[in-house]
This record gives sequence, C-alpha cells and structure tokens, in this order.
Amino acid sequence: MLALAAGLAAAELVAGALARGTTPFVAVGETFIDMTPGWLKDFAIEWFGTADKAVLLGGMAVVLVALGVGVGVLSERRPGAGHLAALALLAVAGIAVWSRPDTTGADLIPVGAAGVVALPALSWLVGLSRQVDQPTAQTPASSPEATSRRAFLTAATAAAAFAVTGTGVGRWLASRRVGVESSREELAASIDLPTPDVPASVDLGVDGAEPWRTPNADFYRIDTALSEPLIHPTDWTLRIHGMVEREVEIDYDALIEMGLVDRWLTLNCVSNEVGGGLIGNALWTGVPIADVLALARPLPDADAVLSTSDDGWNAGTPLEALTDGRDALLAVGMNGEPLPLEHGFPVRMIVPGLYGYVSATKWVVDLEVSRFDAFEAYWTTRGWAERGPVKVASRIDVPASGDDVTAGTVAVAGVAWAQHRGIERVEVRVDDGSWQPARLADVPSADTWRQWIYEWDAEPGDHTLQVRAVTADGEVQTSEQAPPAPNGSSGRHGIDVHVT
Ligand SMILES: Nc1nc2c(c(=O)[nH]1)N[C@H]1C(S)=C(S)[C@@H](COP(=O)(O)O)O[C@H]1N2
Ligand SMILES: [Mo]
Repeated sequence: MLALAAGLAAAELVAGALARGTTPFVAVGETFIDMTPGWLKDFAIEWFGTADKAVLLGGMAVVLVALGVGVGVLSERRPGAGHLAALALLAVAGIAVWSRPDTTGADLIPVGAAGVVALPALSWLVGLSRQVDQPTAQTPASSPEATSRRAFLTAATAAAAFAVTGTGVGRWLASRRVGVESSREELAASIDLPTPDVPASVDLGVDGAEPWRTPNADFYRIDTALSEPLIHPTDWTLRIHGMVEREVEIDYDALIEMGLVDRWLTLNCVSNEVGGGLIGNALWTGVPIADVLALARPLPDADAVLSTSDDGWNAGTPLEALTDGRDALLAVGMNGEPLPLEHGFPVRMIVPGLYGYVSATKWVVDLEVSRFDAFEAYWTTRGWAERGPVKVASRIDVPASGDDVTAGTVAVAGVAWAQHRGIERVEVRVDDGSWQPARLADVPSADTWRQWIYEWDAEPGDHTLQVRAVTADGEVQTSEQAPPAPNGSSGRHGIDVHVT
C-alpha cells in the first residue's frame, strides 16, 4: 500500500513539475467516468448530487488501498507474482492516460515515474517485512526480530513521508499553473489586444504551403526551460539598470500604460537547418523597448543590453538594434491573445532582424545596459556567435521533396525571409537551367517573411528544384553551405520531384 502511495506521489510530483494535468490517478478516474453506464451515472447523481466526484475519488482511494494490500500480500508469498501484479496496475494507468482525448506522449512520463518509485519501493518494503516474519535461529538477546522490525518501520515511515510530501508538492505545483493560466485569461479581457486579421494579399493560399500567419499552437518553441516559469502579471517587474543615468523598475500595469503597438514580425531560430521549420510569423502586441530604455537613459559608452529571464537564461543584444527605430518590442500579446505561457508570459522580447538566441528573451525580468566586452550570454559561453543577425533564406514548401507530380503547370511555392532588410526577389531554378523569377505576395513591412509562387511547366522525368532570395539591399542568398553553429545555417533549399 505504501509502495503504491509512493508511486502515485511520484506521478503527482512529476506531473506538477512538468505542468501536465493528466496524472495517472486523474486519468483512471476520468476513464472510469467515461466507461460508467448511464444508469449508474444517474444513480450516482441522484444519490450523491454534486458530491459525486468526491465519492468517486473516495471510492478510488478505497480500491487502491485494497489493491495495494492485495499486491503486498501476494508479494510476501511470491515476489515475482507481486511485481507482475504491480506492473499490470501500471499498465492499466498507462492505458487510461493514453486513452484520454487531450493526451500527449509527455503525459506518460508521470506513469513511468510511478513505476520507477513504486516497484523498487515494493521490493524494499516486502524484503524488510519478510525478515520480520522469518525470525532467525539466534537467541532473543541480540533481538534480530526487534532490529528488523525497526528497519521495516523506518522504511515504511520514509515511504509514507514521501507519499504525503510528494503529493502535496505536486498538487501545489499544478495549482500554481492553473492560477497563472487564469490570470492570463483575465488579461485577455483587460488589455487591448487586436483581432489578428491577416492583411490582404500576403497569403497566396497555395495548398500545402504554410500559412502566412502562424497560429500560436503551431508556433515553434525553443528554450532551455523544462517547465515554463509561472509568473503572475501582478508579481512581474522589469528592472532596467547597469550603464544608465537612472535605474528604473516598472511593473506590468506601468508597462501597458506606456502604450501598446501591434506589429507583424517573423521570429526564427539560429538552429534552423536549411529548409527547416524553426520559424514563425505572428502579430505581436507590445511596448517599444526603446521607450522603456529611454526611461533609464543609457550612457553613451554602452553598446549592448543583457536581458535575463525569470529562470536565469540570458541574451546579449546590440543596444543599437533596440533603439534605431525598428519595432523591437517588449511583447505581451501574440496573435490577439496574451502571450501563451510557453512563449514567455507575461512579457518577452522580440527584435526584428535578429535570431531568437540573441534577442527574444521570454519571461524577461531584467535589462542590464552594458557593453559586449563586459559579459558573455547563455549561448555565447557555449560557442555560438556574439551577434546573431538573421541570414537571408528561402524555403520551398510545395511540392515536398520526393513527391510525384503530374506534367503540366505545377505550383511551386514557399517563403523567403530577411527580416528588417526585406525580400526584393525570389528565383527558382529547375535542374541546371537559368534562374526564373517567382511571383511575390505582399508584405506589411520588411520584418516578416514573404510568400512566393512559381508556376512551373513540368516535363516528365526526375527534376531538382532550387530556390534563392535576394534582399532589398541587394544581397543574393549564398549557395555556400553552413551548419547552424555558430551563427546560422546557409545554403540553398532544393527538392527532388518525379514528374509523370
Ligand atoms: N527565457 C528564455 N528565452 C528564450 C530562450 C530560452 O531558452 N529561454 N530561447 C531563445 C531562442 S534560442 C529562440 S529561437 C526563441 C524562441 O521563441 P519561441 O519559443 O517563442 O518560438 O526564444 C528565445 N528566448
Ligand atoms: Mo533559437
């Protein structure tokens, strides 16, 4: 019983820490509710009314105690059979978790944690308890009986203590997340967020191509946080200090009152491979970082801002990129919603033209005005470049490499980006032919990616297609291949297609 309780506690703890709502206990209960026949449901509601959930949970506790005792008694007699029975219980929990409609693979981690704790705990407790049951042939004077009893009681107390604290801490972690989620939902009503209507003629709407606006749920996520920091907006402050005339600290309301702007900005990761998907485009709502820095008045010698997240991650950004008039934001909204927790709630940075690792600090709480020669940031200490301007790049979304297409007119389409410089031209080449101009969609500014389409007159056979982009300031995307480290991948994206 104690081993089972310790296992459940491990599951609650891990689920709370990973911010997963579906603990094995909850999943089994929900599955039971779904499997309950109608007459029994009616009966339960009639008899217990709104206390039906409490009754169910109480009933589950009684069943668990009985199962725990059963497995324990079995293990005392035949340890192998006991362990098999425990594994079967875990399997039932795993199936219950897996069968929940909103489950993901990560929801199975707490079940694994339950097994990792419960099975050894079972062996340990049963082993000690068997020693109590098997008095040795020695004389009572040395009292091995008393010693082994004490050992068992110590182990049992440890398991019980773990069960109680693990469950408590797990529940507390989970409730904190719920609290932050609900304050996020309240903000949706109190701050002025736009409807993220996609501007006219930016999206060519080609079948299979990525939409111009990336929905929040599809936006790539990259960070070092195992579970995202949970910050209530009312607890959030931003400190601006270092090489400034006047140190400043502002809270969430003060930030909002500085005035919100809405900007379409494309964010991408330095780790994106040629042709990869670590890029997204959203309507961000926020306060210009320049306005916030101006409150503190940076000193003339400063050339960088070291921004730090609530969880200690940091990034170094050129001061110039934050003050040269571009739309560098302290963002509070994403696509018309308060920032999702995993994208930096309540406040993050977004700087057009720079990779995320040198600019897009999520859960930002501290801006230190400084000099590049005075610090090293999280990724620069790990060998990545100190500066991370975005490299011009382009990608073919359709057809997919390896596709079979029918001869005739084939829509070849994708995106190109060079944030803050802008895309002037995109060209496509078939096999070793000459570069042909693609047609470009509109863009609201130079800070977003730009869709393109090329109507290809496809002839039967195997063909290779390549794309390259040219920036508004005349840089032609290089064919020279570079890996993501240390400052972003380069080279041309190409696909192979078979035309029938
Ligand atoms: N606090 C914090 N902010 C962070 C990171 C991080 O690890 N921790 N990663 C950065 C990197 S490398 C990128 S590419 C972007 C990704 O932002 P997204 O997850 O909202 O797409 O966040 C940046 N901000
Ligand atoms: Mo990144």
